[in-house]
Amino acid sequence: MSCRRGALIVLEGVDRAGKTTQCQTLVQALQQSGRPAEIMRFPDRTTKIGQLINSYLEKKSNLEDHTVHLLFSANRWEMVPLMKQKLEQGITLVVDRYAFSGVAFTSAKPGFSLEWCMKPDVGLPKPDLVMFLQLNPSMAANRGEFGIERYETSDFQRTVSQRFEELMQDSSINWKVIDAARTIEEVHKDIKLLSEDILSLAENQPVGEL
Ligand code: T5A
Ligand code: NA
Repeated sequence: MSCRRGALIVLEGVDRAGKTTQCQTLVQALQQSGRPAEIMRFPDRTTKIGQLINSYLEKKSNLEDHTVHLLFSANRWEMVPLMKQKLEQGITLVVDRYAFSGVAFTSAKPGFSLEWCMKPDVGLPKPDLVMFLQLNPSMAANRGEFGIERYETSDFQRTVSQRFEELMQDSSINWKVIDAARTIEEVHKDIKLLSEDILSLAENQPVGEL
């Protein structure tokens, strides 16, 4: 077994930017080139906490706004032992949304500061690379109507975009902005190159903390 750790790679972006599509394509590409890689997604709706979140997102239940923010964060924390174990085993994790979604979505609600929203995630494993899939609202609209889940309105999504822009000012995070308005293949090519570059850098340094 290799003693080189895997990389922690996160994909973020507005709704319908293609995060899930690109996470799956990237994992396949890495595996095909002989690098162990697995997908992870947040929220992970399969755990007990994830089921509370799922019911909230599907509007089957209501939760107080601070409470649901802390549940989203707890849903990441509960996966940390597994994440660390996989990274140490040399498995690269390709993560569909992470703490940045958590902060961008809650801070888009009235009365929530970025600062407060970031606190529960302090200490989580720090991604080696965060790729932000950028797509303007009219392009996103071409990819189908909004669904019925909570947060799926264009006004709310516009505020979420602004919050992501603010988060991308943080130079302690390795942000890369990807133009997601191109074909799936074109977007994938960029994501694959950036990911391959980070693999060898990551294996020579310990996993950081948010
Ligand atoms: N949330 C999440 C919080 O409030 N706090 C948190 O801490 C976290 C982690 C769940 C919700 O929870 C919120 C954010 C969300 O509101 P989710 O389950 O990840 O989030 O959301 P989904 O609805 O599954 O995903 P998205 O709507 O964001 O879509 P994706 O993953 O960005 O896009 P994808 O890949 O599913 O593609 C969408 C469509 O576009 C097509 C695809 O085929 C698909 O039909 N497409 C393209 N079409 C043309 N050109 C391309 N390049 C395309 N790429 C994809
Ligand atoms: Na998705």
